[in-house]
Amino acid sequence: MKLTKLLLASAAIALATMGSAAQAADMKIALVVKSLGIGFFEAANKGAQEAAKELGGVEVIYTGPTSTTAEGQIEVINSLIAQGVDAIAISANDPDAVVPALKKAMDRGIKVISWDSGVAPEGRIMHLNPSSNALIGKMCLQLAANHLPDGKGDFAILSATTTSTNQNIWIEEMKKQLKDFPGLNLVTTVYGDDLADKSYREANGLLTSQTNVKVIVAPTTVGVLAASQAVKDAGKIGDVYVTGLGLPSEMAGAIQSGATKEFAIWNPIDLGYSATQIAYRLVKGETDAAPGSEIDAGRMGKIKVGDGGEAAMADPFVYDKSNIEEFSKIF
Ligand code: RAM
Repeated sequence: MKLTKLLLASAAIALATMGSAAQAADMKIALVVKSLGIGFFEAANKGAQEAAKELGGVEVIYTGPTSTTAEGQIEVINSLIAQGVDAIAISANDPDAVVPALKKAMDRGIKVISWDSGVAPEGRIMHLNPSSNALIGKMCLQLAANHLPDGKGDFAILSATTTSTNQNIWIEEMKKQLKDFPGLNLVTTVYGDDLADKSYREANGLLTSQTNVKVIVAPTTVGVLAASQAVKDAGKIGDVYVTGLGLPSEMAGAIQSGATKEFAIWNPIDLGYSATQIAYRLVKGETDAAPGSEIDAGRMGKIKVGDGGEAAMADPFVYDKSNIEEFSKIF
């Protein structure tokens, strides 16, 4: 009796394994990131893998170049076309440079969306913003003001690359909304290319050449971490603050050292999960993601596509010493 049960159980396991192996080939969704080795994208991949598991029969291919260039992404896209993936969900290093390669992908029937950092409309079906761009811009200014006495003083921006769609939009939003923060004065913007070492050097450059700057706002997880380290290493904690968009798991030390009092981010796991859900629905033909449509995104609910084929996921959240420990365990 026991033996029969055991045999039945192993047969069931074998069948299940075969089933999932056969299913794994059903749909391939490529999650193309700005660069490998960035914690934010690794967290997004967690969510993408979670969605794939939940949907079943989906393989998520997590890929990207080794540095944040459009050229590197074009090579990746071409190889994904050759592999015959079903969908590409990309966070772009440049809104325009990747368009011809992505158009080629779409001509071959591959469903292309952008997420996080957008692609120009002609190169994708839709774009998933993490949140409202205006809100992200406002939040960055609010965080800067919160680090200054009476919200007054000079600040500088440490961004990613000069062509990065998302950072450029957020910087534009910050500039537009500066009028609502009369105490803030933007001195300069520098670019660390989402490379830890370049971001560190650029932050250091600000510390030595712009001694009036009291806050560095980095709307990039790589930049905000590097700048916090630079401030600490320069012995300027309490004199210059860093804030912006960061990962709690990477920024716990910066909160502890006092290099930052608070920073923000949306949930990157949810973002990767949502992008994968959308790509899946497109491949299945359950949606065309046209403006006005609502896309089923599993546990994230329905995502509404607005003007220009753009959607927004959820509001960013602020992290400080009261909650950093809890969230640093998650992403
Ligand atoms: C970096 C990347 C990413 C951005 C976050 C905030 O990880 O530039 O595109 O959304 O920062």
